[in-house]
Amino acid sequence: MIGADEIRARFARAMSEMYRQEVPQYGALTELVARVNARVLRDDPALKARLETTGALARLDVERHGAIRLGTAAELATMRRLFAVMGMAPVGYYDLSVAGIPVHSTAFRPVDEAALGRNPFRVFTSLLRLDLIADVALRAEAERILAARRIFTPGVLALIGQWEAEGGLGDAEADRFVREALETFRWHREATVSAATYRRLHDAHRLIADVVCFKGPHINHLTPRTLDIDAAQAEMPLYGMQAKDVIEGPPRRACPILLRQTSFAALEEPILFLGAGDAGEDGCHTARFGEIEQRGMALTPKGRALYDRLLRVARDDGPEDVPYGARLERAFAQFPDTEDELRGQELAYFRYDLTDGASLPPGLSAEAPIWDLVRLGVVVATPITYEDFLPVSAAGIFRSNLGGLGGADYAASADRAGFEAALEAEVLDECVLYAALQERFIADVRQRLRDAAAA
Ligand code: OOG
Ligand code: NI
Repeated sequence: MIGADEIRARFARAMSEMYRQEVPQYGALTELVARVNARVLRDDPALKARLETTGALARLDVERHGAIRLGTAAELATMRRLFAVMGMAPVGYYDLSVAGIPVHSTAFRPVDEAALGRNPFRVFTSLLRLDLIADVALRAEAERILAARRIFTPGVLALIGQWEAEGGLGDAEADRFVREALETFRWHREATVSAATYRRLHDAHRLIADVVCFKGPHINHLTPRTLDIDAAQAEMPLYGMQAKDVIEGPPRRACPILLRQTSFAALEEPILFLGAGDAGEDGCHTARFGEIEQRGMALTPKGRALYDRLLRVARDDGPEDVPYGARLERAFAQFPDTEDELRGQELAYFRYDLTDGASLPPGLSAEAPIWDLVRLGVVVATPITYEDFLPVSAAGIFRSNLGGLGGADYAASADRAGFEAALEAEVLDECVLYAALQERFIADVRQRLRDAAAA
């Protein structure tokens, strides 16, 4: 039997190869990121050593996230079953309607430490919310078109069923699963509708046309992880890429938090609409783009609340003539930027490891406050990496790649229950996962200290 981690690793590799064929700029982007990362690791041996201990270095070169947009509840439920075969579970609920984008989303990703270390492949998965479309006739038309499409191959459906019944796949079946599953994410030059239908849906919202008019949910970007997003962003023009002018997320910091992302504009790609008779009608569509990300530490609910507040301050309070980057820097001056402060104020999650060769000083027990164990050098604390996404950033990425978008104004309404009903499962709470991981690290070091004391 081939384990879920291995199937995910094979799938991520196959996806990367397919996307490289489909979008040559993706190849250039991964080269740029690899060069920047090699330079950072060469210039910062302390960072390199830390990435080695936490296992982040081993996964860095294969680390990718992608994104897809689905049209129906049934597609989402089956997608959940497909990702389960690869050990990926839905984590987090993201409501993007507040930002004028008629979708809500989750991230499918591995959840436990070992699985993330093996291959942290994640897919930001959105479900179109036709309930937010006011035009009843247009909504009905979109529903009719979506109801008729089949985005999964019969082969992959059979293999998902087999995996669910038997709890695994053999070697050849795993390869076949990867091949068949990949079909769902492929780009199709042929639209499933006429140019006139596309235009109508496009005029209601570009995103609706992107979801409704094609055979399947083409993967729209595949993002490598960089260790220095400012350097990578600065070099993008050398590779002929036009980056958007702001990096989404927090500003550059001594102690990176959460997630920073930037993207280059969507490609305009030729497509073929259904035409009268045999002849199709030529047209074009923009959906796919490039993106890079830099990951920092996961924040506790308290840290996250502070992040959200300062982001609002940067956006709303700054004088108009001060550029956004400067406003962001100024607002985030209030966010502590040393690991001791971040840990002391419980703003971020940490992992704990025994210091090499350390033992308990006399008079201190294994149950001593973790803070004391760190202060006395028995235990070393390292931030836990943020493995998720940020709704405001995601909205910014969506918006910049839908050509500005503006105008759309929905009665903002999160519908987590509706999303989970479509998913036929609950989404996991990312903070619960990080807190449990931190607790496990603490329990482990205490156990090791007790064992050492007893020996
Ligand atoms: C997804 C955009 C969100 C991210 O990294 O925040 C995203 C999409 O455009 O479908 O990928
Ligand atoms: Ni992305």
